[in-house]
This record gives sequence, structure tokens and C-alpha cells, in this order.
Amino acid sequence: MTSVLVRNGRIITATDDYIADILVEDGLIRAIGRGLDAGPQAEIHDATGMLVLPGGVDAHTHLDWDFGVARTVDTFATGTRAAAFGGTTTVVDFCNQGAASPLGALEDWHARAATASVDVGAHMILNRVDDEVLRDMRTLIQREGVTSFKLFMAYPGTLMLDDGGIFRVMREAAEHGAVVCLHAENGPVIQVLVDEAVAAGRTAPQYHEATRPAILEGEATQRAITLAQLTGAITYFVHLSASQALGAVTDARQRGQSIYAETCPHYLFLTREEYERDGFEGAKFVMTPPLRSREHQDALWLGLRTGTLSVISTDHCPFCMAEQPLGMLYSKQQGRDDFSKIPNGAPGIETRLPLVFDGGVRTGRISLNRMVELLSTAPAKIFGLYPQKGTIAPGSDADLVLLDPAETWTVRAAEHHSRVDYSLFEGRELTGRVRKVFLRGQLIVDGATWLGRDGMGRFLRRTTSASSDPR
Ligand code: DUC
Ligand code: ZN
Ligand code: ZN
Repeated sequence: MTSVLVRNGRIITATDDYIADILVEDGLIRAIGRGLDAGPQAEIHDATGMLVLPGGVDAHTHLDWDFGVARTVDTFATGTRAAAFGGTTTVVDFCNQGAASPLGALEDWHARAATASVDVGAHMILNRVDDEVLRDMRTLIQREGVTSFKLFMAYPGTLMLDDGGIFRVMREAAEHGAVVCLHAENGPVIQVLVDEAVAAGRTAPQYHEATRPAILEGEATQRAITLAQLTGAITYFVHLSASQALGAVTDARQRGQSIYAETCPHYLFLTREEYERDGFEGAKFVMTPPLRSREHQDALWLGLRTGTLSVISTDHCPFCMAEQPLGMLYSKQQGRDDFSKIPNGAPGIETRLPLVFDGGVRTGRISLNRMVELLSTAPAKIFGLYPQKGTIAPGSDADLVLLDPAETWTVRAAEHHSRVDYSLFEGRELTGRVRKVFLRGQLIVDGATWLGRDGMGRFLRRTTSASSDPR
């Protein structure tokens, strides 16, 4: 039995803030208290002056995601290592049904996810619905521990499900207590705007933003909320970026619907002005939904403060700016002459915690407790991982992050651990740095040193029920 003692840190959970020691045995938190004795064999870590946080839970990643015309650049090995350096010890990644059956797609996802070095769960993206798919949903929920499904209201002809399909999935999910995650944008209308822009020669990256108006995110969000009301499905809006969508979520929650929403660091710290960069530079910011104006950003911060938004996830969906060395399939260069061909997505798996600490907590926009809730506790609860993940308590996995609240550093893509060749936040100075990370009691990040191992991550079979209301 290996024991680890993390001494004298300032422990922050979603509700508490106190100084104590944490005793870890066999990967679990055994005791928390002052002056704990771990015996002579224990590995001791002095956490004086550090914040001790529960390992981050990133509920939205696309690792090694092959969607035909493009593929994300991070493998599970590189992506989860980058996650760990950013204080994330659990990712819930999107498995794509694609042309396969959902169960077949999951098998393939497991083969790729076997190299993960932090713990991983899977959501299933459904882009086709029939009786067999609905049967697979049941099996996924009851046997495979895959208890959430993502549906796209955008990308007609490829990923999009129509309203009838969404309704069928929601009805099935509601019967089993599963969560339906939605990419809410009115895809068919966006397609008209995109086709018109390209035909008129408006092909630069900035037209990605111009053809995806915020109001169409609001409309789709409201439509999905109506279907959720009809079916009773627990519904979670991914990457919410628009104030109209936020308004719809606020109203639904006030009516008592089980509606949750996440936003992402790029919507909180960047605005649409990034698309005005010279040449093809704006392609770095081609993610969906696009970056919005300052007014939307202010609304998102308000949503985080008031509880309308429950989670901050990364939507880590990385493609390289350069064609080499990975090749065109992995590169934004596909859309050099036509913004509609730029693979949609951006990196962020390694910078979530430091960005939110620096730009959220240090600026006084949210409290430390609220930060922990948004980055760890709430996603663990919503996606059936709590209290194994998402908190620091006896019996929970000893996933711990030691954050130095005073260290200042500069974001540099050249120094991060993802395979992607740029950062949305290049050159940004941040205060607050991850110093040590433990996964189930094992030290995997020690300053700049990687002590983890590819494949040491475990697959997490998730339950359907949040053990208490995650807000
Ligand atoms: N939606 C996502 O969630 N990720 C990448 C692309 C997209 O449209
Ligand atoms: Zn999406
Ligand atoms: Zn995504």
C-alpha cells in the first residue's frame, strides 16, 4: 500500500476553503486533517502556499477525432498529457458515431483512447437515428457507462440531426435519465449564408463569423429547449456563446427544466475582433460557434456568476495552422481560399485552469469556490462522475492539483504539450501556475517534468444520475 501525504495546502472545493493535510492511500483520499501522520514510508509533498484543487474535469474534448474531411491533431496520449499539465485529470471525450453503429464506434474509440494518461469517459455523437441506434443507446447507458449523447443542429448533410431525430433521441434519453448535449445553431440557415458568401467571393476567415449570427444560436437553443420540455430530457448546451442562447437557458431553468449549459475560455477571453487579423491568421479562431462581441462576453460572465452557466469546458478540437509536418488532413490550410473549408475547432486543453484563475478569480469576477465548481464539481455531477471525481473528500479519487497562485508566466505554444502548432492565447501573461498534479495519488506532473505514462488513464463508466443538483 503506497501512501502519499500532501501537507499544509489551502484546500479549495466548491464549498470549502481551509488549510489541512490530505492523506492518500491506494489512490483514494483516506483522511483530511491537521498534522496527519502517514508513517515512515509515505511520499510527502509540502503544499505550503499552494492552492490544492480537485483535478479538473473537462467535459468537452475531441481527441483523435476523424470526421472524414479533417482529423484533430492530438492523440489521446498527447492530448491527455497536455490536459494534465493544465490541471485536468478527467476528460469526457466525444466519440463519433460516423458511418458505424454507436456500439461499433465506441469499440473503435476505446482502441484509440487506450493511450490516455488521465482518466477518460465518452459521450456519443449521434448523427443518424433509427430503431437500432435507439437500442444501442440503451446498451450504451446500461452496459457501457456512456450516459450522454451529443446532437448537432448545425452542419446539414453531415453531422446534423433534424428536429424529429432530436425528439426521438431526447425521448429515449429521458426514459433512462441520460443527458442530451446539443450543438445549438440553425444549420440550414447558416448553410444558405455560407453558400452566398462563398459565391460572392467573401472567402476570408472573417466570413466564418459573419455567416453564423448569434441570433441563430438563440433560435436553435430555444427550439431544443421546447423539445426538452416535451420529452423531459436532461439537456446540456455545449459551447454556449450568445446572449440570446443564455436568455433561453435562463428562462428554462427558471421554469424548472433540467437544462445545463457550458461555455469555453475562448468566449470569455477573446472577441470577434480576432477575425480582423491580417491574411489567414484569423483561421486560428475559426471555431464554432465563432467568437462574439464584447456584449455577449459580458453576458456570459454574468451567467457564470448567477448560475445560468454550470460549466467551463475547453472544446479542445485542435488543427494545425501549418500544413506540415502532419499533413493537410490535420491543417487549417484546407480553407486557405475558402473559409467554409477551414476545419472548425481550436485548442485549449492545457490553459483552461490558468486562464480562469487569472482572468476570473484574480479579477474578482468569480470566487475560488465557484471556479472549482465550474471546472470540476459541476461537470462531474452532471455527467455521473461525482463524488469519485470533482471534489476533495474522503473516498474520492486522489486527483489533486497544486496551483501556485503567485507565479506569473507567459503562454507559449512552443512550450505546451499538445501537438498543435499555435495557441489562441499566445503571449498572454498569466498569474497562477499548475505546479503538481496527482492522478489517483500518483504524481504525474511535477513542475515542467512529466512523470505520467501513456495508457495509465482509466475508462470511466459513468452513471446517469447527478447525486445532487449541480446548479
Ligand atoms: N462543435 C464542437 O463541439 N467542436 C468542434 C466543432 C463543432 O462544431
Ligand atoms: Zn459543437
Ligand atoms: Zn466540440
